[in-house]
Amino acid sequence: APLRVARALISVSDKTGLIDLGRALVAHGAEILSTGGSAKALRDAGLPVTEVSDHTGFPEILDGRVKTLVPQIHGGILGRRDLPAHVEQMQAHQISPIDLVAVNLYPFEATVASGAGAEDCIENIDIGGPALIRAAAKNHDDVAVLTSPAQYAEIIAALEQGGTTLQTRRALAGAAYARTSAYDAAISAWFAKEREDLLPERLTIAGERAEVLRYGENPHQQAAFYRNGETRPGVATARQVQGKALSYNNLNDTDAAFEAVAEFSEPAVVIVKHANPCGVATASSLSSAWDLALRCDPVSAFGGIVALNHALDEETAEKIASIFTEVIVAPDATEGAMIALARKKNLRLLLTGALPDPSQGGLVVRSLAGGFLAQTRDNGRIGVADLKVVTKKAPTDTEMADLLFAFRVAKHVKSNAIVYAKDGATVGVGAGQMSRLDSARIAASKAGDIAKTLGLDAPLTKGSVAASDAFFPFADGLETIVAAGATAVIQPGGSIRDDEVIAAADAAGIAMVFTGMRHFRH
Ligand code: 93A
Repeated sequence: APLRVARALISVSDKTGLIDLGRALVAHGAEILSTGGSAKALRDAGLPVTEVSDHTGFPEILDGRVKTLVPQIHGGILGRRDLPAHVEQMQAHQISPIDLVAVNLYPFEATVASGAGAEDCIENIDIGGPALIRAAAKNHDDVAVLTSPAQYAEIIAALEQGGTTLQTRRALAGAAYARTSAYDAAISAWFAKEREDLLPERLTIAGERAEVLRYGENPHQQAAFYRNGETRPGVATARQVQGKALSYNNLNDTDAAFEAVAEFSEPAVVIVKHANPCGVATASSLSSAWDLALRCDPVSAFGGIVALNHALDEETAEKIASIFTEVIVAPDATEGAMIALARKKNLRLLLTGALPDPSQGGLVVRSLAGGFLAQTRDNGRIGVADLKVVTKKAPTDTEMADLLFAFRVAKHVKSNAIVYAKDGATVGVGAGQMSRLDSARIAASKAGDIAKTLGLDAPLTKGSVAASDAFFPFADGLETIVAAGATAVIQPGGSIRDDEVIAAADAAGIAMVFTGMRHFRH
């Protein structure tokens, strides 16, 4: 049989839904105990409520730091109704049982996100709230615990049916500990950040489930999308303007595409398939950048994810919508662009409001059996000043611009990455091969195919430049690139055979620069 709620404790920072919950409890016949602000809100709505301080005979002290941390409250939550000794002790100490606890915590995460100072953040560390939540969750045999307004509707319905069921109380208890553990993780992450200690001895990854996804990478896998409170503009903070729900792969690819496009300040387009860019271009307008990005590999672009770094305009939107596209992500879109896309009901449009900062630090993690790997974000960015010309020939200014562009793209291509580029656009991308030589070959051979399709005299790699995400272990990779028609190469350098590779470049009469920085990505 459902358990009646005779007495409830409400102490909430986020007052959303509070009055509805209060009304349902009163209608159910429950007495409501509540702390200062919550009690006032309930009273203002005309609901009968007892202040916790009146109930306990002990005032809220220390600026509210001690409101509910008293035996009358914690005893009322933790006392077991099935143990005579507990019941006797509660009676002896005049402790009345509390059957439902609705608490949401001081907004620590939001305070940090707002850029508040240390004192403010610390004052927003809730102590009493988590204690109430953890106590109620422990005693879920007799107590229901609510930690979010999102849970109120279900409980209001249950109260109308006579009370809470054990099954519901167990589920709520589990959710309650997930909430308090995420809360403590956020606090611990804040302290770590204060010390600029990104990799503390214990690292808890926490997030709140934002969405249960249809499935994972494959239909037989379960998946969900979690937000961790970080405010970096991107897929997690974006507004979805239209289209179907995003899938696991959509989210992953959209993130990759948007992080890549944010590398550029001039209008840029990145098309991603299977987490790799299959076309990247910068131009004087998004529309031209789209044409160039698409030209790199129009076959792979089918069903792709498109990221743009400027507000999407109508002309570009029309062009993108004319081929099958899964997701478009941009900082913003014009009215005309949104109208143009509205016709494609399934096409997802995400607007982020801003671009992420590619040089921003922070942690990235990935799981493996028995644990996870954590590292700082690859926020390395090579500029002209970092480059060392190692060949007899130096790159021309045009080649130099393309080299930097290609290397920046290579950073976002899975290793081994070889990127051919010309006039601010990729003309060949070799990704994810176990041998660098194969990446160089694949990109060049695809460029050959595309030249045939487009009816060009020569592949676009002729007269291009090429970037390699890591050094060439042998000269053969470089020779492949030369054979494809590239006239300049950018790579980290640092191989024991650098001399051989430089000699091969000189023999071919091309220019080569070293970056001193590697961009592996797996
Ligand atoms: O300052 S506390 O850590 N000490 C407490 O004893 C306590 N009891 C409840 N914070 C405490 N709370 C929190 O107050 C709740 O978690 C809730 O977030 C907030 C509600 O305060 P009010 O009802 O005055 O708005």
